[in-house]
Amino acid sequence: MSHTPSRFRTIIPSSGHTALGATLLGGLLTGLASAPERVGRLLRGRFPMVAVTGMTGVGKSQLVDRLTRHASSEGAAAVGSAVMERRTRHSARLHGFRFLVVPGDNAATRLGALDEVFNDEPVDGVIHVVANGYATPRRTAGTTGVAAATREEQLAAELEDWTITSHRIASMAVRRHKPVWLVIAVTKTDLYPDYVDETVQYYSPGSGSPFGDKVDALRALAGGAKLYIDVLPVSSQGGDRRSAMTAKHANAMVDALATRLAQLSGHV
Ligand SMILES: Nc1nc2c(ncn2[C@@H]2O[C@H](COP(=O)(O)OP(=O)(O)O)[C@@H](O)[C@H]2O)c(=O)[nH]1
Ligand SMILES: [Mg+2]
Repeated sequence: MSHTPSRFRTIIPSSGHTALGATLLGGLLTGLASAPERVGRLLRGRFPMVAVTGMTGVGKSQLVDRLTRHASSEGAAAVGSAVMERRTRHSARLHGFRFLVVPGDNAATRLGALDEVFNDEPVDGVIHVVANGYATPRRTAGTTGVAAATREEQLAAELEDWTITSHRIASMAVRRHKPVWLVIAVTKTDLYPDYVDETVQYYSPGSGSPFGDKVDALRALAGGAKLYIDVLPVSSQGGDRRSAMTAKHANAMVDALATRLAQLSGHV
């Protein structure tokens, strides 16, 4: 069907109104954009959005529970997750965060969830959680028996997981106008308290380790100006009788991570 000139004439007046509306809206949006970040956030009613990635069993849920001051639920319900977990950290003034925990359980749901956080939802930053090969092995649904994996296998799995996730982060960063940040959270340090520095080094850019090389590759792809990268040790546990780490030490690391998130998000 072709548009006749008369049809166009009837359309023009109404699109004229639309154009006027769009101009007003445009002015409002321009005003919003030039207002301080915090005011914009208030008007949009949103906290910075943080994607939390990492393979199953590394400790994503528990870390986010700590950051949002949720009581962690142990047991069957807490083991693995097939759906995106959403948690909000409420803080004084507007210094809160929204966390989207990407399920790590099976490839199909995971890739879909990675798409969701890196394409559909505008995340401001990413916490990628690693555990120095101490991820808790999970049984595949429907099987019985205790799952077992060596630390070497778990480290290899972390590296493979990081390969996939870092590509997603790179493609998100290149499409963004504003910089995004990445914190590599090296968790479960209560399990290797004497090797924290070496472990942080292993996960750091410029370290020459297999993981560090992939962080370097990500930086090269994304461009240094568009992606800030931090590597921080943390522990979601500590203080109980068998723990090699005091509760105070573990709390201090979680607090340091929260402080860094606030700095990276422009809260402070
Ligand atoms: N020792 C120790 N165990 C942890 C820590 N964080 C999580 N875990 C345990 O590791 C397992 C997996 O944690 P979870 O948060 O469910 O991992 P997710 O699959 O990445 O969400 C659980 O049994 C947790 O209790 C930690 O910092 N130290
Ligand atoms: Mg989980």
